[in-house]
Amino acid sequence: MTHTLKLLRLVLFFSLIFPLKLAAEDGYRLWLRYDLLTDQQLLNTYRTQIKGWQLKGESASLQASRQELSLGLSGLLGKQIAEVEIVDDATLVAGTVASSSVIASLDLGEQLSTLADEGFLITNTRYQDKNIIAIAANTDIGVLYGVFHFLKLIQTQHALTHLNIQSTPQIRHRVLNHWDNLDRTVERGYAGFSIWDWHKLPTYEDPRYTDYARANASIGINGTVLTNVNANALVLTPQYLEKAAALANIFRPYGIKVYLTARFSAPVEIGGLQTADPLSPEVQAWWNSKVSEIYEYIPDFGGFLVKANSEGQPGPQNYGRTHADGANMLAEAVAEHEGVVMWRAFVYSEDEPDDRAKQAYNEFKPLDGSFKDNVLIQVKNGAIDFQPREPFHPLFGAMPETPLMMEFQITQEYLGQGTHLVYLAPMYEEVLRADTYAKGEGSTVAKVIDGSLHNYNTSGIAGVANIGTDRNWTGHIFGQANWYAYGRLAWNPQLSSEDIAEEWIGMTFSNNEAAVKTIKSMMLNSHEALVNYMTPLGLHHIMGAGHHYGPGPWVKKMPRADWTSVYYHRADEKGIGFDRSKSGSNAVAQYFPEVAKKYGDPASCPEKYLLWFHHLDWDYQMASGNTLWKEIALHYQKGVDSVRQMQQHWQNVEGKIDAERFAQVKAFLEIQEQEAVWWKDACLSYFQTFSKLPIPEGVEKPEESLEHYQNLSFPFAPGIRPRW
Ligand code: GCW
Repeated sequence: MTHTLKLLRLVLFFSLIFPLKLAAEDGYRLWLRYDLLTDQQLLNTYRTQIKGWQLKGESASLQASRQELSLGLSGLLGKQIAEVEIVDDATLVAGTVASSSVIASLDLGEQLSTLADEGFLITNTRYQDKNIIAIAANTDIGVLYGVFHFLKLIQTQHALTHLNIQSTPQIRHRVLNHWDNLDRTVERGYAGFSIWDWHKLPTYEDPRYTDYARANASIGINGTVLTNVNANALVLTPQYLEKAAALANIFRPYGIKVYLTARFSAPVEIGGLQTADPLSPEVQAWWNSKVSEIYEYIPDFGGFLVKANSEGQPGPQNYGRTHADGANMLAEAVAEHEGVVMWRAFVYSEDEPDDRAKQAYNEFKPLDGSFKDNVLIQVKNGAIDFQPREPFHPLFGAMPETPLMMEFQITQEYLGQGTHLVYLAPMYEEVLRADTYAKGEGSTVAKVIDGSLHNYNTSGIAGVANIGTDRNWTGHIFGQANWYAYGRLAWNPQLSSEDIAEEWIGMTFSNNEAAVKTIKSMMLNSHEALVNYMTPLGLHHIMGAGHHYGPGPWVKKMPRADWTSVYYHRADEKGIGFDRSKSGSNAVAQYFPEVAKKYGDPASCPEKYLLWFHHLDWDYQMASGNTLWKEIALHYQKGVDSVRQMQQHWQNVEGKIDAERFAQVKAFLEIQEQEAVWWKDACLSYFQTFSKLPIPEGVEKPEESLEHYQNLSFPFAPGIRPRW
């Protein structure tokens, strides 16, 4: 027998004996791992509390719920926890009043009435003198959400006594935006290619699509925009609609609607018309008939997402019309099918010399009240572009008559792309909790987007997906946490990033107390760490041009000034920062007076936003007593130090989690450390040419010359095609 053959036999032998130990933990199962609990005592307790389960009903969503419950309970608690016909002590019963006679017989009417369409309740109760656990909802989808929540309780080792959980999503449309192109490249995607395999659809239904739907349903995401906002009209042709319909069929049982991006010039490009003018009757007729066609393929089609007159995309302004004219035309077409139009406010004009941060507000605020009921305006969290840190967008709170959606980026375009461990929930939280003062104190961004502040007729939130064909879905294992956290915050924007992290770690890695504590502290500090080593104290948009990878504060030759770095940091002999106060662009005036006052004065402006709003001298005295120059340098160093600390912490997790995922994260942390040093060195070397001040004590000297950093090139960086 050859050596290899012997080895193979050995591997086979062991894989039969220890199947679980040998199964590679490649991250594919995300947070839905359902491995048998290893804590015997806990396992025994759970086994006395759930001896069997019942989930009746044949709808597709109830079948999906049953499959999940079966998979989850038999996985976590062992195969003996099976579906039962007779409800006995310690039975778990899930359903609606319509699907389950047991649920119908319980006195839940009052509680159910508060749950709306998608909410659920989980409670210990009594049924015919038996102690049971009930998962109840008004709809089959609510049952599915309840099932996922219940499984999470076990995954995170929660007590199953005294349960009295009621949960209803605070936001109506909770969608992912895929920036997936039809050639399967993903704009700003760092996890491989698009998971939509257009070539093999509709006949081949990759099981990954179902797992995608399960993962999303488990966190309450109820919509997905399949295609890039830089849109291709071809997706609206029958060839593609048939494929999109196949996806919609797979997602439907999981409560997920399909949306598409509408290229505004589609009537010309695929419709053969001479114009796409939204006020032209033939254009309107074209869209109406296109929409009817789409609904034939996808009866519950969610609607359109549109990027118009932004970064070269066509739009109503090409015909002298407004954003409202454009959005309303599409809204009219989808209205009778209960579809919506998500119209992006990410606009800045090609020839507008005004501060780019002001332009979306200037353009959209005057249109408040002129959009149809089924239009939502989708606003990025900040006024520039998903920077590592931005103050909240001034449009939030400023359009009381128009539902505003939040657009967060989950993919880490400016946040370390595929290899930096950055937990984004604290950043989302910072924005959601920010006070707009639109209706006095307490008018948080969260209340704007959940619709409660202005009584919007509908509400929405979008996250630009970080999902791709990589086996673990998101490239970086910790990228999964950002997908997870986005969904959780979309369900309830009041949740804390810390609680979300704890849940995710327990489900994804381990419930070992020490491991949870260590991983949690890494996650919670990671965003601040990145801000420190990339763009401390309110600096922004100083990354490399095009691919946006790495530092590029020197970038100054671009087709337009507001794509350069020098436009944003404005470093000169005197100081650094963008003056958006009264003496500068006065962008602060777009905020309500309380906020404007606070941000408008360097003395009261939070230091984290200081150089976003102010141009200050290098020797400006910071609260710490340090000069601005020293403080900037110290922040860069602190960022680097934090990454090194993360590396040490991660080392403590070794052996407490599986070796495969441990190794990936460890290797990525090495990359992150090198890149943090690179950011520090490149930025400080460059800014030093203006400040003419020495690198302060306590800050490691740059390893290379400025020219070295400026001459680096990145043929492998995702987002650009290699040049031959
Ligand atoms: O952040 C910028 C990205 C573009 C993106 C654009 C947008 C889809 O660099 O790649 O295009 O924002 O949000 O429209």
